[in-house]
Amino acid sequence: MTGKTALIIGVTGQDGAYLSELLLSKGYRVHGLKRRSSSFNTGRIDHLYQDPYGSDVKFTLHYGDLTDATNLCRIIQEVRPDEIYNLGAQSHVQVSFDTPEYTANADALGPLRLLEAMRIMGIAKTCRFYQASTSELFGNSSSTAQNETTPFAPRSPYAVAKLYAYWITINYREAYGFHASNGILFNHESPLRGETFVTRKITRAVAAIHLGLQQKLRLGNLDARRDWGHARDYVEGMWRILQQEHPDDYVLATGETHSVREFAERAFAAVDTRVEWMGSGVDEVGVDVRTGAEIIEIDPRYFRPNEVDFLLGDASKARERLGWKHSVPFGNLVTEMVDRDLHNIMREVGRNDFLGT
Ligand code: NDP
Ligand code: GDR
Repeated sequence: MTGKTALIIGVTGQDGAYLSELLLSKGYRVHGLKRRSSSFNTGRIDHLYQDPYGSDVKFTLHYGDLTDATNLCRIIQEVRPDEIYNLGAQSHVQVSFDTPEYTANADALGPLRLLEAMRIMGIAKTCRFYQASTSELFGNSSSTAQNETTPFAPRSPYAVAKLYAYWITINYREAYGFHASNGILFNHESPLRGETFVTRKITRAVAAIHLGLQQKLRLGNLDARRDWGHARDYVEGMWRILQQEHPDDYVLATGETHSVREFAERAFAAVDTRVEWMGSGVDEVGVDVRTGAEIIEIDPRYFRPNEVDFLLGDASKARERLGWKHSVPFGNLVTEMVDRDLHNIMREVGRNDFLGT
């Protein structure tokens, strides 16, 4: 058991929840930064909550925001972390086209504020820093597998903001000797994935359609390809990156690419529904072969001003230096997400025939 203290920015998100679990299991004290919200935003980490008045508290939350530098300084001063994981971000690519300035503030200047806070608080030499970088940095720059040497060509305000964050992390490493590293992570999903990302949107819809509670799933570009892994594997990689003697930048990916269309087909197959595609372009539909019902429809609202067409990661460096490799195959990821959404929706609507309870 380590006895170390970690500060997780973005603790209420998908990765924040899995990373908190991982670090607590390793004996860390975990502090997390959560935003003030008018409704509860701690659903993914409620099971980790500990009475702050209890003895030997291992999990503590602090209010804060990446757009508020003074508050980041105060939290860092209070917590004196050994490791900071910056997972906080406006992380939705399409939303970044609608909120580009805010996205830049949180995703680009946020990490800068954290690095400066570390410098001001005098922990630059004692605290390690992880920046959540992304495969979106590559854009459409390569039609073959992307690794740490592939050129960047960001195609959204989100990716441009993350490009700044990537380079400022390296800049503080080189200028001030920070132990600061980037994890360039390809898409990773789970039952805790936000409901507006395409995988979770699909698995929730598949569950709801299967249960007769929804008729159609409306999607944008079916032919975009992504390298999808399981978030639990990827937070293990984040931790390994910070345990290296020297800071560096690493791609984490599965090395397999699948289209949105294929994800949808697999998800429906998990509830024994076979989809046949008919028509083309915006008129294309996915039909349930057994019933003839149109269960998938194209909605141009979900097309992006710029699309990233093809992502496929080469994680050889992480495999060789970190001993990291993904463990959950694509098919298992899809079925785990569908199964959990069937349970979730049954609970939400108060039906227990599927749950068997
Ligand atoms: P989520 O969107 O699930 O979580 C993002 C977290 O950031 C949430 O806790 C959110 O809080 C918090 N946050 C948002 N804005 C701010 C802000 N202004 N100040 C402080 N916190 C903020 O993302 P993931 O967990 O999926 O991803 C984690 C990180 O990894 C993100 O930076 C993302 O961009 C990056 N990434 C993700 C990949 C993926 O496939 N999941 C791949 C590559 C990179 P709240 O809950 O209140 O919204
Ligand atoms: P992405 O994830 O943009 O790769 O960013 P998302 O799941 O939003 O989109 C993946 C692909 O699916 C296409 N798509 C749709 N997307 C959404 N959200 N909704 C739809 O209805 C839909 N239909 C088709 C998209 O056009 C896209 O090509 C995620 C985020 O987690 C980022 O924070 C992270 O950096 C990258 O992954 C790696």
